[in-house]
Amino acid sequence: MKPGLVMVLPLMPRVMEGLAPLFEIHKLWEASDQDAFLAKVAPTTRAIATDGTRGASADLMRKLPKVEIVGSQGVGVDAIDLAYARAHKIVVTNTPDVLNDEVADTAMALLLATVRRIPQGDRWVREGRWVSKGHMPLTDTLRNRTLGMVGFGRIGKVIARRAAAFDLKIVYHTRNIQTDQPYVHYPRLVEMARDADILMVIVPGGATTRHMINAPVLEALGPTGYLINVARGSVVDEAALIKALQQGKIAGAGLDVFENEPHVPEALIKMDNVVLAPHVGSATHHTRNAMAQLVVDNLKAWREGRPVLTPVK
Ligand code: A2R
Repeated sequence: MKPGLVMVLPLMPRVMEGLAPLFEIHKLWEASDQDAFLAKVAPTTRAIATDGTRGASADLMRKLPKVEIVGSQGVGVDAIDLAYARAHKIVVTNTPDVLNDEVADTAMALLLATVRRIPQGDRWVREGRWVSKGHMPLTDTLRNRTLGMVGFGRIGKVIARRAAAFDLKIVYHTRNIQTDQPYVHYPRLVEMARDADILMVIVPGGATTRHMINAPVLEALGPTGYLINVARGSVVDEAALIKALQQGKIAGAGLDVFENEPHVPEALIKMDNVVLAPHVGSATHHTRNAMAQLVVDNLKAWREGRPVLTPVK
């Protein structure tokens, strides 16, 4: 008999097809009474499949006491209760690296769109202002600018590679200095914000990074500075960001992630110097398929008694 797997949300067809021969898939999102559903499948369920946004709470894992593995699609694991998983010897896998290039492309696209006001130009054309008002106003530039990387891990380094091709000066803030890197390290974020023209946020979500982009950091970034966030909404104090934008304390922001997705504060929607994206960092067919395949490969390895490919440590 195949072991049971609770799937938290509908994942890519590739996950469904890859897991169907290995597990009895129980679709949690289809259950009208989720508690009753979980109680019914708990005796045979040994795996959970989820994604970085929905994750797996301690409550969910507690209701499935025979679970031995959580396979998550996405690199961020802030929505998975890792402490609970560790304490109960539940293996957690994610999908790092296969999305680095895609998220880095999104980061650069958002950076360029924000500083060069690409969506605003699109609106200028569509709304007939080119005809009625003439050329749109000139924009800021990337020339002679310093990019402050907030986080310099797998994805951060790939963003920096792209940014270097744009001749941006790169500096970074992390907790640990990386001595093999040629870039200046700032142990204090607020000091990097003071020296940088653009902050690019690419740290994991969770308690240790919550609201690290706060009012003092934005104040230090200053009235000509830009904030780009492709990490997690929780990293930025959204209320402080809105205030800073309203008061002209920073020049603009490009945001792919928000504190309460999919709800974006009306204040941000109304601002012309903010470029918004609906959490699409890795959202291409190519990369989502690669991530889906890695979810399958991890769960398959576990099922066959082999070491999983990308465990979260
Ligand atoms: O602090 P370090 O030396 O561990 O460097 C990591 C940095 N980081 C932090 N920097 C400052 N303050 C913190 N509290 C803090 N926590 C972590 O973020 C490292 O340079 C970087 C994370 O790199 P990776 O673990 O390689 O993550 P990856 O694959 O680049 O993805 C980053 C995040 C994901 O967790 C998703 O939430 C998002 O991007 O898509």
